[in-house]
Amino acid sequence: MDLQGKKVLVVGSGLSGIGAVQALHHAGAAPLLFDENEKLNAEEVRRKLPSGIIAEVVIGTLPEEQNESVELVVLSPGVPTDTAFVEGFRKRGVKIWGEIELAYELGKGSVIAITGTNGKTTTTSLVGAIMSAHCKDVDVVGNIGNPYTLTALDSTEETVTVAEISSFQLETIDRFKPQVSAILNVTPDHLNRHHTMENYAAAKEAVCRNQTKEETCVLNYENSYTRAFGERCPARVVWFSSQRKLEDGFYLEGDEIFHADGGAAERLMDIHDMRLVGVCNVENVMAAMAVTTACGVPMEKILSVIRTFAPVEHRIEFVATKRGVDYYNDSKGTNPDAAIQGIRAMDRPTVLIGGGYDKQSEYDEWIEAFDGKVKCLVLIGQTREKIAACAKSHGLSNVVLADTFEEAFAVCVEKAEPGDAVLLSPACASWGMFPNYEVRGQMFKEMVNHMEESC
Ligand code: UMA
Repeated sequence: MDLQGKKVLVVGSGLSGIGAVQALHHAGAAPLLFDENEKLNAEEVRRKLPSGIIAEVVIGTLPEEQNESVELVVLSPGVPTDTAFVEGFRKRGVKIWGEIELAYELGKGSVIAITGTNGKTTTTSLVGAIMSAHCKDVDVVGNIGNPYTLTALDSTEETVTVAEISSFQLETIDRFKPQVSAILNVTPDHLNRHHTMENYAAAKEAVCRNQTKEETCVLNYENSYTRAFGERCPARVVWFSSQRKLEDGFYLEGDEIFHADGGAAERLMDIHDMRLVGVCNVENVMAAMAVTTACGVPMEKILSVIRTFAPVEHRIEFVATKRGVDYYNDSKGTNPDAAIQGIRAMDRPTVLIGGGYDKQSEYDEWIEAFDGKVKCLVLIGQTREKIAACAKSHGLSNVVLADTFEEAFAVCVEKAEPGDAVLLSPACASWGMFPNYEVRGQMFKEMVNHMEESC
């Protein structure tokens, strides 16, 4: 689409919207930045744009006359796509893109797209590190917190874009076509936005909607959704499995990762030779191996990056030992499935902080995964009563409700004894108490680091 002179409505003035406005300005369009949050101030929003970027800013309600002249809408990922506001544009035949589609249309080079409920950030970072060891020009973008629009305009045919893509972002793609995609797993999350698991899975599957057998899609053989999707996936499928030997694909057997091709298996590495821990991370590593192999990176280079790659911040991250207690930050455990990986990684009595924003998740499987290790569950946020009731129904009696994050932390300090672990792995998004999970994790780490060594 030729954007020159086009009036483009960008909805949302967060990271994504600010990136989209900049790209649109450089592409010669006339962006109109709109945010529905009436508490925002137009001047402050304008100040988020670098100098020289021209955009009209509207806060609160979009006047009818502005609305009528819009020729393209770019939605931020946090903006639902099924509201009357968005539907109005769709009915008039106005294209609705997300920031990913906009960046893809403006960018050059090849694209690797990684999605899935959990493991996206670790896998994207690892793939980015491997590709950077192999190619000169690599951009790591997307849901990871670096808007794709900020790098797209500077990309060339040589650029490799490694994008972490969320289900929200996949709802608004159109021609987006990665050379290599990966769907790591699909488990319940964001059901308040997608309403059903089928809608949520369909959003994830959209990552390969425009792929053909010329392109590759990496899928998890051990997840029921991705395994079923393999049957109808339009791309060439490469499987990985943490539970069985495969004839073709990457798999874990004992403590070793293998690659099989037509039944002939080659041993690649021992999982103790890498710094990432836990089965979830072994899956992420195998997915990264499959993705980068499909991009033509030699295995020796892939393995040397994996051996030194450090865990991503906020994902089962060891913070410090204070008064004999190990503190772990798993703020990225924003849904029950991710939090299951968090508690599974603990090997001792644990005081666990859970709860937060209500995404209409069910918590039974998470609580069942406690496996007798959680000596006290400290709950915060909108979901605390719902989780407390669920914990009670599973026979967990030591549950404390806290009004603030600071209070929850104080309870952990009081309950934990030398030899125990304290784990922040809330199974819920941070929204409502924090702007994002990074701030929640950062605050936890600061509280740990400010603790005295001894009582
Ligand atoms: N807004 C509206 N109308 C609405 C909803 C929101 O105007 O109906 C406005 C809000 O008032 C706010 C702005 O939109 O000012 C926020 O937009 P946003 O929620 O899309 O947030 P961004 O700051 O643009 O960040 C987004 C992603 N956020 C979400 O998907 C919720 C970031 O992912 C991503 O890093 C960033 O774009 C860059 O691509 C975060 C996330 O939580 C990490 N992702 C979810 C997850 O990982 O589970 C999907």
